[in-house]
Amino acid sequence: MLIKVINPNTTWSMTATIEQCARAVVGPGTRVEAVSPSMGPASIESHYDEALSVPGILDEIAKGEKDGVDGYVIACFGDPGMDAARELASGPVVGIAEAAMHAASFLGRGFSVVTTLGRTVGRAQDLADHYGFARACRGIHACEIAVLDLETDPDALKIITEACRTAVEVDGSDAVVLGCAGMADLCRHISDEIGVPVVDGVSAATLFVQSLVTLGLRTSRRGEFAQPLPKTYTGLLAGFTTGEE
Ligand code: 5HY
Repeated sequence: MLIKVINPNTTWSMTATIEQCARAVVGPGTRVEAVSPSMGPASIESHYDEALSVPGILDEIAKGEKDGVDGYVIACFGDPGMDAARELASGPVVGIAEAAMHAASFLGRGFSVVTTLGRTVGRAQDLADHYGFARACRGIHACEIAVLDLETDPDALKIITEACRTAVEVDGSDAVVLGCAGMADLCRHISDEIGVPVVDGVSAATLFVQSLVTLGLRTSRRGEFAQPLPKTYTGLLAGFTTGEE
């Protein structure tokens, strides 16, 4: 099977890290290709960034449908464009926030989330509520490191590790979810340091997609996630016109 992992931001060095983490966990019969869209924000840290990342995501899904992709991961903790992507894709689409929260819920009574900037905490809380984890998600904490600084700040690992340790103590939680795809390669080190399970959404989402495809399961076409209606789009979005009107 072929799983396409879409990093919605356009920073290819981060896409390479994401691809490495996804490839590390799949089985021998699964190929993983990670991409950044040709258009979009360098990183996603606001509602504005997130909104402008969605056309690029949908463009990559459309390409994947032509290439016979079996399932998709949206590798951004805001799970941007998830519902639209599920309408467009024939195979399952899993976001890293939804996947990580589900995985963490199997590991104890409550989990904490440690994300990047404080301004994204509300979005993470909305997602936890939306996915049914209002009770299990004990707290959401920002380490105040910008997404792209994760790659360059020499103190990033130490800062994130201490934020995870504090989160577990303050929240009384049993596990931690890393709230950024750019943290994917840190989870094992942090878990060893703080002594609780630390979940990376990239690997969790990739394995959920692999499992769904193996089970022959895909997004239901009945009702809300039916294919998009034939529609004309104009201007910069002209290429997104669907079906014959
Ligand atoms: C992410 N932004 O996973 C999110 C993290 C965040 O560019 N990739 C990004 O801060 O919401």
